[in-house]
Amino acid sequence: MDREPGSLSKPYEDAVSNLIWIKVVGIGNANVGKTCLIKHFCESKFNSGYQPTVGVDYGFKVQEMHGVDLRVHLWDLSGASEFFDVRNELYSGTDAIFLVFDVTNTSSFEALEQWQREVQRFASGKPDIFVVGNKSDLKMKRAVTSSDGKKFCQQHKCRYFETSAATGEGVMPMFEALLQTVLDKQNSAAPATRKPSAGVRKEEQTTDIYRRQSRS
Ligand SMILES: Nc1nc2c(ncn2[C@@H]2O[C@H](COP(=O)(O)OP(=O)(O)O)[C@@H](O)[C@H]2O)c(=O)[nH]1
Ligand SMILES: [Mg+2]
Repeated sequence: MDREPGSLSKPYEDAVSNLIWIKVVGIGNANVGKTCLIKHFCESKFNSGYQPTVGVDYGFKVQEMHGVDLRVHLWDLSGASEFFDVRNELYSGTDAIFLVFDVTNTSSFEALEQWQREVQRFASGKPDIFVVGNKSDLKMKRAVTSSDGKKFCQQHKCRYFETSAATGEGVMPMFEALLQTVLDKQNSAAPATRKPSAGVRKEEQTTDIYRRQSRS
């Protein structure tokens, strides 16, 4: 499309109102790999040096799904208890949560229930929870089996994935399933509550989806 240098091809309000913003939050004990999973999804990178998240880590990616560009914001809320207040602020407006444990660390698996309770208590709008057994590459050190993970998810009615942020195995399928679920949920919402352009192809988007988020 022809346009003057420095000018937008369509009015700013239209351009902003057609964006689909998705907020994803990663939770789970410290050191399970939340930051590495976000880094892998956003930048296809892995860092083996551990830098504990202080309060919150953030990643952003434009992910295309079915011809729709999704603006995906990902937050890693620090697992440390002193950041409890920060985490609870950040749950607001969350579309989906990935709850991570480390398959080599039993206590990170045992903590899942406590994390679920935190979500139920503080996250409004009942975001879907995806449980992720990370570090699946460390086969010799494995302490939690796949069937333990699946059993937990059957009991708690959530989906189970295994990933390795180190090799990348399972990372994209997990995030794609999560984003698809968010889109499906928005599309099947009752018309009055529906976020209007969710899942609609870019050129068909006409309404003011996520205007609130795009301003914040
Ligand atoms: N082998 C292996 N190490 C991982 C994996 N994911 C993360 N790590 C390592 O685990 C440590 C903690 O990762 P980080 O993403 O910072 O954990 P967070 O505290 O949950 O955000 C780092 O040393 C990472 O290099 C993985 O899939 N496999
Ligand atoms: Mg972190």
